[in-house]
Amino acid sequence: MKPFNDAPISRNGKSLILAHDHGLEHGPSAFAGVEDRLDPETVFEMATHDAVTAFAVQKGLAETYYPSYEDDVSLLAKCNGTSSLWEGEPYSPQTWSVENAVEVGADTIGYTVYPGTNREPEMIEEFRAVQEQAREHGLPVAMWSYPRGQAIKEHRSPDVIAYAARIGLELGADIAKVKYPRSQEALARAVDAAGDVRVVLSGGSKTSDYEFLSTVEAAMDAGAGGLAVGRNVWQRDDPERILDALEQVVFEGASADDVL
Ligand code: FBP
Repeated sequence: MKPFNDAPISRNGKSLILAHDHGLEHGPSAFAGVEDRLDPETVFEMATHDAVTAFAVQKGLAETYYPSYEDDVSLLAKCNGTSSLWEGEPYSPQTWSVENAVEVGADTIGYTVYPGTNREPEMIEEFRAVQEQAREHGLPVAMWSYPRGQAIKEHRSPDVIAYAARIGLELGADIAKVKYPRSQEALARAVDAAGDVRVVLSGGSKTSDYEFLSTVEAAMDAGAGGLAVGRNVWQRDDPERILDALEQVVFEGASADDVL
């Protein structure tokens, strides 16, 4: 049986994963206007909000800061990643062994796969090893399933996002994190394609409160199991306010209009 049901990554079958691996993926420019957040403790503090069911970080942040938060935060160990400093076919090398992540206190293992990249065969093989190691430790696996690369003409098309979600099921993930395919209907198709894998919405770049919460509302109505969000929370001036609102939309079925 999959370990998912017992994992401390969800509440009432829904997840709100706060992602904070952007220092690696996007670099310090992602902190423009919120430079205080360059101090990881400020974002670890956000992750203690009741709405957050897991906090996704890379090895370095986890090793240094997680010991002070292990009683209050569920750790999602993001075990691969890449900077935006290089060019070429998308690829995300492993940065953290599952064994070490478990020692640090990981409750969930996170891993990106770029379906469609010319390096897909390597990425699938690497995901296989990580997924099996996570299973040995009884941990759930969240796949960042992000189709991209030369072969992908439209990485948010309904077919491509449904395929991304399905790949999560085929490869043994418990959660598939996908980009919003621009319509509720298309996301519902992806949810169907994923079988019992929980499809969570990727947050994306910061938008207005209404646009962001309306998209989350649409995703939840389409059957999504929550979201994994970074910039739309930690880049905001008042992250607590948006987390309060998300708590109602994700876990209590509130609408964007209700909470704004
Ligand atoms: P956001 O909500 O800020 O988009 O974060 C989700 C995430 O998957 C992060 O974990 C990751 O750093 C980032 O998006 C990668 O996005 P991209 O590869 O599109 O730049």
